[in-house]
Amino acid sequence: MKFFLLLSFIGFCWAQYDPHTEYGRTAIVHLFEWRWVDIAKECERYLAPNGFGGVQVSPPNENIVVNNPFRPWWERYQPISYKICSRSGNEDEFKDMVTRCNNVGVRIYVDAVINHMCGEGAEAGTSSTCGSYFNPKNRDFPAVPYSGWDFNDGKCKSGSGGIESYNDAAQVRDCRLTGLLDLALEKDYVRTTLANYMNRLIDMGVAGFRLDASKHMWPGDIKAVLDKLHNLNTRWFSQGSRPFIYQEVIDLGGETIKSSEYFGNGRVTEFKYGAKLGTVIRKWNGEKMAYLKNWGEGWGFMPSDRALVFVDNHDNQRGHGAGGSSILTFWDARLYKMAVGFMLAHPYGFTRVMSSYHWPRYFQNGDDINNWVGPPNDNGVTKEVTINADTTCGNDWVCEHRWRQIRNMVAFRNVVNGQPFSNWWDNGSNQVAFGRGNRGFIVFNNDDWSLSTTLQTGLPAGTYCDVISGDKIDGYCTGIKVYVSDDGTAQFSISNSAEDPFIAIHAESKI
Ligand code: AAO
Repeated sequence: MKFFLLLSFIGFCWAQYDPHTEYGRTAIVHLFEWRWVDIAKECERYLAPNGFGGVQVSPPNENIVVNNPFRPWWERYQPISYKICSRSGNEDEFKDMVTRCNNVGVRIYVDAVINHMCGEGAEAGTSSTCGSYFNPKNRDFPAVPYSGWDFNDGKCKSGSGGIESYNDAAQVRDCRLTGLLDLALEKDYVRTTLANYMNRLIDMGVAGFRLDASKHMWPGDIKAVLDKLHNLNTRWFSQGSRPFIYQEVIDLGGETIKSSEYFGNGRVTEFKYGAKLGTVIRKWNGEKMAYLKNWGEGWGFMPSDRALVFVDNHDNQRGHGAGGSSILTFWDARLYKMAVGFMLAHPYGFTRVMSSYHWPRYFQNGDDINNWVGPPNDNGVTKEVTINADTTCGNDWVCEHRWRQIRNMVAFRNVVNGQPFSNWWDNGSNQVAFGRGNRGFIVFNNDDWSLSTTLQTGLPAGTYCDVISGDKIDGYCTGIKVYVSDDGTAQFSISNSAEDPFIAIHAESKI
């Protein structure tokens, strides 16, 4: 029995489900479209000191350059080769980032686009981020190299060669996703080529991968690629560590392909999480926060130890992908902070925080016609992430991860790591509270009236600093103070018009 437990422990710690974050670091951040030089600095100056576990970076490989519309963010999801050469920087800059982030205990996870190459309709030429030649019509990508043999054209059974029905699993896997040339992952040459690319990154010190468009690859083909991957670099990781894997599969229910088909390969993105949480916090469809009492598997989500969760991602924050209009983003800052706060306080899943840039959002007939707009740039050259005196970001970078409420909830999650979900309370409506053992407690008021009540926090007696309204600095609290009595109870008052109608306290915010 003991031996078995030991084995399963090792199995977890070294396996593809483990993010390999430093001990006690429990959340990662997607620094969408950031340059490598800025990420390296951010690891050192902000992420490590604030307890962030890692960074999901945008695809680092060479991609097509799209000029119409001008340099959309989504051009990076159209690979041309596996040279490390993109708007975020070159290979030296990438390596320097990985080294510097790892040296301060912050991991790098690469967004790996391995399902496809560029769109079939693109013109042949050298309009690519490193100037490599390609000819989509002939399926010719000499910089890899790939040729006609390496694509699924023969295998796809739809009339158009594209995915026509999401209820035909073979089509979803073998046909083109929005025209993107579909790689034949059943071929050993393709599998080896992809694994070589990923192994170069692993050898540089990358800790794992987001596998883009995993729904569009057969689970067995993904496994064949993963089986070829190296163990992580022992300069930073223990011997035998397997790369962390999280697969992008959009499963909101109702389609033939299920998230569970991918559990054997690694974790899977739980898209129901953000869609449902947005609906609850917006109070749509009669939803209320009181219903969050059994949040997690109780809501029909995948097992917690397989889930990668997030409130919004780079697609659904701008109407791409799935989730719909309920998704909360920085554009709805007040509700968004509550949603991210709830996610980070709740034990379910492995959490990813989104960090975005502003774009000129403009709705026409319900669609944001500017949802293609790329990162802040000068003539296509991505702008630096500058830091303002108040620690927020300049140059149109939103940096949600630097918002006090979000940054402090990342710390909360670290402090309560491993503690059970406890002391749930609700008023039957949108006032709820819960704790994490004797390490942390959080209270929300999303009703249209004030909250004023005494609650069991589970915390030791003392004065605690609310990390939502302020910070504990040199033993002094700049925000609301909460007094926990000897019996663990405390009085909470939250106005429905508070700037942030929630309060969070934890073992390390005690003063
Ligand atoms: C661009 C252009 C295209 C052009 C193409 C080729 O926009 O017009 O044809 O180039 O030239 C991103 C952009 C794309 C862009 C692409 C390449 O989002 O617009 O195309 O780069 O530059 C599906 C996939 C999912 C994918 C998502 C966007 O399953 O994997 O579409 N996400 C990833 C990335 C994403 C990237 C790619 C993949 C491609 O995160 O950034 O695309 O590398 C249903 C399905 C989902 C499906 C959605 C959207 O969702 O379930 O699997 O996602 O449809 O097509 C309800 C349902 C829900 C349904 C939803 C939407 O909510 O419950 O299941 O409605 O219908």
